Amino acid sequence: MKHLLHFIFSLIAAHVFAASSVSTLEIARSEANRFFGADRVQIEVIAKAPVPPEGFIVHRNRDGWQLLASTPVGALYGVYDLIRRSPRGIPDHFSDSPALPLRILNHWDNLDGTVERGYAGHSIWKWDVPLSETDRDLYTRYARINARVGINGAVLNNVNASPRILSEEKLKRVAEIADILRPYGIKTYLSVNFASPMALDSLSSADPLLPEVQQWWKNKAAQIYGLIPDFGGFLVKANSEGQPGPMDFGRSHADGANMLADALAPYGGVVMWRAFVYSPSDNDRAKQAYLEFQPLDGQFRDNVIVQIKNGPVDFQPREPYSPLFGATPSTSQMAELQITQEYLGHSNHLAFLAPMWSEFFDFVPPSGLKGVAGVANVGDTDNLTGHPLAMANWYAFGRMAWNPELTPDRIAEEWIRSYLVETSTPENVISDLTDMFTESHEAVVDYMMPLGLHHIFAFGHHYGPEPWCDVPGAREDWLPRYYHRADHNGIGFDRTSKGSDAVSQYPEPFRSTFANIEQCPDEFILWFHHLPWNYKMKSGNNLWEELCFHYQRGVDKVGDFQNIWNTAAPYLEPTLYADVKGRLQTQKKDAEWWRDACLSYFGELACLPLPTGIPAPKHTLSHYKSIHLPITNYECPSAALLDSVR
Ligand code: GCW
Repeated sequence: MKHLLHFIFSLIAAHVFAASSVSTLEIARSEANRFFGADRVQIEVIAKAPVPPEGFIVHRNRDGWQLLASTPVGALYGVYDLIRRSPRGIPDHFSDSPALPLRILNHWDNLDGTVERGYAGHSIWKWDVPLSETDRDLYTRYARINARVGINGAVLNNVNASPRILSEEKLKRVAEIADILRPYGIKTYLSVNFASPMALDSLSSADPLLPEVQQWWKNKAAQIYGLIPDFGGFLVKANSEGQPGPMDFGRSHADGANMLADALAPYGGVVMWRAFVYSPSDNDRAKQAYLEFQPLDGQFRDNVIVQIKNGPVDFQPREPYSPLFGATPSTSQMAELQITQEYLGHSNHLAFLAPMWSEFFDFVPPSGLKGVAGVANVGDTDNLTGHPLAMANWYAFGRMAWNPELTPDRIAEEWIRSYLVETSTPENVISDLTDMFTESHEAVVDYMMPLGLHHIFAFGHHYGPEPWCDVPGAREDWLPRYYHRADHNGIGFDRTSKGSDAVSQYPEPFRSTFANIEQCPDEFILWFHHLPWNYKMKSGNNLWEELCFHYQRGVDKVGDFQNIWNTAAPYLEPTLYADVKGRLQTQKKDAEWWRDACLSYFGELACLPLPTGIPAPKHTLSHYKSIHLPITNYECPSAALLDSVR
């Protein structure tokens, strides 16, 4: 390594940068100087250096470190890596580069400032007023947070996209934002509404095979690239949950995606076409994405990437991986993860998500993916994420998008040391906090939906339990009973060949593992099997008892987290300490609410008593059924509101 570096440095003495890249390098230099002292990190960017485009090589020398990259953004990432490593000691030589080329945040931000499933205030993007210095500073802060973990793209608006995002006025604003993000290595993308030609310019159709529609998109692409030369491309939610799409005109997803891809291709743009679809007619929603997309393999243009949610249903606290991954070898794929906690207690609950994503990557090799998108948890509150510790999820998303093999405890520890505690914090406190982070997702699964249960949330806003939920006229597959299928005989969704046969969409060995009740992991058992209440589990408990113990375990864990947090108090910033302490109290009460409500409801069906050690529910089932939170789909309920109802 050392020799290689010297060889490269001696070969190429000087290098000239394009004007647009100078500022990235300036940022890299100023970050390095600020953190390590003037000129301690010697940065060289050599276009021909044998370093991957966003990668870097670092080598310790007499005066500090020598950092080599082939692009300015590689240098910037190298500086941030040096900074990140410093609390644990920086090795003499190291190099790194991202595993996935696209590492993108998906904002579900609306033009009116609301954020769908956003629990951290309003959108940070301003659309209707001139940008102030404060806005620009915020965007720079946002860009820097992303760059520090290698996130290199941002889709600014909601996949439920307003056509107006493509109006000239809004595009000019997009260009202003793109100018601020660019020096930090972040490309800007937009979600587009498939019917935009009809909505914006009164075309009579958005049929992707009509020449005038194709021309409309070509003109639009030319306009966008005139304003934003490095625009990343489009994200599209089509023919899903009421959004328009090519199927409205009798065309396929491939027809629609390819038309947009052709418009973007001359400029190097990509189309990220979402596979989040589920027709109301199918007998199992979990099969739908595969059924619609697998047969289209090979029909998409090279610059189309099918964006698939990690699980086959919808960002549930735990899902098996979506069988669509790997099922379209001739089509590019990317994964969509959800950083915002739509189904994980919004910004009231601590749920560190790296373990969930790590579990996903255990099933889906990153080598088969073009990228990974994360639905952002960012809003305009002071700490940007609502729950102060939810910043660790934004961080973890970036770190895992860069390297999906990083372990959750390593990521948690990095974040804790860099952003949470004082440098004097004893190792045992750091270690307890790390455990708290890494165990928190499983705790949430335990007190909400253990053993493969899913989608038993309150209707609409998805906060709190409602396994009994019934909304007259609602689609069956929007109601919890569709998913838990509990009655006096048992509980769970039979997805074996005797049921919906969703298992057959999985390749071996997963197909057999999931289908075979003896082999199916406990955490997915009720996802794939319908079982009698007295079914004997691997632990020796019957299913009912096992369910009760999981709910209780989740509640107990939150109690442990409260203790860990209190012990860490002397090493934490007091306001942050108090904020999280309050949220943990809410989380504990919510966990008890989930346990009591779900066990009351399922217990009534099972006709079985609570096992020893499980406390009697605080209220009657009818009380739990009467709870309705008056909140929208972009709001986190306050502690006071929750205390007044549960
Ligand atoms: O998770 C569901 C959400 C919707 C969301 C949709 C999607 C943006 O409840 O709010 O819409 O998925 O991913 O398109």
